[in-house]
Amino acid sequence: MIVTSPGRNFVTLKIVTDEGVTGVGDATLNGRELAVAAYLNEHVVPLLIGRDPHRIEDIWQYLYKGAYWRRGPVTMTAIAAVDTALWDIKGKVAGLPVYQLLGGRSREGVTVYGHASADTVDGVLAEVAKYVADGYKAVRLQAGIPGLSGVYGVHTGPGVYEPASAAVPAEAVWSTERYLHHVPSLFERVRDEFGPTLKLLHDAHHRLTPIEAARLGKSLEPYALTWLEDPVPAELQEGFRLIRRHTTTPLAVGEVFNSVWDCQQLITEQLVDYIRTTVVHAGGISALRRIFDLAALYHVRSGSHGATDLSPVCMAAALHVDVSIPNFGLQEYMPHTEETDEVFPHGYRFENGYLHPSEAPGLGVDIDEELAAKYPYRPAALPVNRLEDGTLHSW
Ligand code: CS2
Ligand code: MG
Repeated sequence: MIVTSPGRNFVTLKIVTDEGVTGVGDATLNGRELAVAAYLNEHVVPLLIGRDPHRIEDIWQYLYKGAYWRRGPVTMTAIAAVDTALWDIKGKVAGLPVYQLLGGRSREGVTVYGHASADTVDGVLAEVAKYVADGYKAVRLQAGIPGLSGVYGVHTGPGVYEPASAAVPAEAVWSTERYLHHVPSLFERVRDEFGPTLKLLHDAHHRLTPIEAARLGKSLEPYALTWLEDPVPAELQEGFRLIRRHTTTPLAVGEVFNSVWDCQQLITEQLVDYIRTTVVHAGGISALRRIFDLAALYHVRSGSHGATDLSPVCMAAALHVDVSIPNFGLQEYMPHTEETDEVFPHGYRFENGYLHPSEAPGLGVDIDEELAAKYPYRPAALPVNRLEDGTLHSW
């Protein structure tokens, strides 16, 4: 179990077999890192000693059903780390990249999307131009909202976007009215400037009610988004029926989900178009494949989360799943800091809008434990949001 903080906190599980074969798994849960580390140290690692590392499915079932208290982000992130590390080991022993064990390639590369964000629309346009020049085929747009400061997803400082900034959650102020009024103008300008074919996405980050999301989706229809993400908090899966009744703007949900049960209704009622579940938070490669296989039956494609708080270990594993499943949609890609990439040497590479998984046996990623030790953990929590009248609101 390695907790390190090269620019932000990461938790990594490393499993070593009797024959000395190592496997790694991402166990990072942004703002709750030590909860997962404790769960692994206290309730998982002691149970793994002496088990056959090739029994990936049996160990998954043992940790899931044997926990009694099933599901939840902490438990499923811990199980995910074990599952991912065991797939890494199996690939190394087989001498194959993990995607070959998942059925082989279904595509030449994994289409990723970048993140154009700025306080002003002009600033976003300048960012989009950079991504297009770098070969990206898809770009997420997030802009400042006139009258508000510190809006989600708007990165203003140097370095990479890191919302978890302080031990005590920072407090942001939100106004849905100001937001709904402003966002369409952002997309109108980008479409005018960059034309109709660039894939454009937007993240509403769980902040609307279904009818507000319906209004936003409708107002964005002229700009043909690839997806509108997290329009509403998703505990009420049936709430998406109301959005679907009013707009054809595609919906992408799921980065906060940790099991298929969180999205079963969304998928089987085709209430979403992309499911954003991840290797690290939805139970690992074994569980993620099940979710994507269910999604494939209902025309739902993958769109896995890939922010900087998912480590290069998760990204490496995600690419093996992304390149092999039949219903791949898009992969989020927020490049990590240089020091993070040094702590997590990896073989995946970006080229002309695609990420390519490593061809090395296993996942093609590792952790440099000596270097990791130079970056001690520091408490960092995600912000909270309040409306202008002080009401606590989804961040
Ligand atoms: C966002 C994330 O990338 C996304 O789509 O929703 O930045 C999210 O806010 C963070 O991963 C939370 O830790
Ligand atoms: Mg998101």
